[in-house]
Amino acid sequence: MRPANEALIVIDVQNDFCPGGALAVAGGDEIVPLINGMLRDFHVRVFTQDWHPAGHSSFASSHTGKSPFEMTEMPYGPQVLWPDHCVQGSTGAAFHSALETDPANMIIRKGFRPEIDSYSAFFENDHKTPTGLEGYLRTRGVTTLTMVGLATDFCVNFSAVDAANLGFDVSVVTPACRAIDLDGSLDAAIKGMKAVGVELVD
Ligand code: VGL
Ligand code: ZN
Repeated sequence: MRPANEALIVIDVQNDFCPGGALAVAGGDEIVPLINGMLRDFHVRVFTQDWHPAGHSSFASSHTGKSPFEMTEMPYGPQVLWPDHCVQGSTGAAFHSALETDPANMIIRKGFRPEIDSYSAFFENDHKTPTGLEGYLRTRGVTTLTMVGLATDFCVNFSAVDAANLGFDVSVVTPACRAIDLDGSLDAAIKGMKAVGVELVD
């Protein structure tokens, strides 16, 4: 068992990010047994859930003439446009059925504002609007985070970098993550995480 100041953060292990899902990440389902095995080692366990309203502004289908994986410019900066995914209440938004969700202390939903995407578990993509997770962790006395889940180069990366910048000690367990890897995004994510002191553990 890890000390009580350590939390496991399980990012977006949802059907739409697993094979057969709307934004499938190769091997996304393979990490589930590893995560189930890690859960019992931590007192503090937080799951995140990508949770978009239908017609969300991060969906290519909401922008005429745009296709999934193209870029657009949002008021808060450049944004990848995605296939419709993780629509609130859909099967795609549900956690993978083999993921043990009963041990979760808290489930934090993100990406629910129509006009802004939220990769990070801590801040939306404007890097300003908080999700509330920082307060939850600090009030529970957590200083050290282990992160796992999907996708390494988007939601795990943004969450890990924000957490490190907030002063948490952060490790990402790479065998319990899988990447989308769009135009070199995985290499960039690894460089970016290392640059802020995130430890990559295999
Ligand atoms: C994610 C793209 C869009 C993720 C979420 O969980 O990494 N990626 N929404
Ligand atoms: Zn999303």
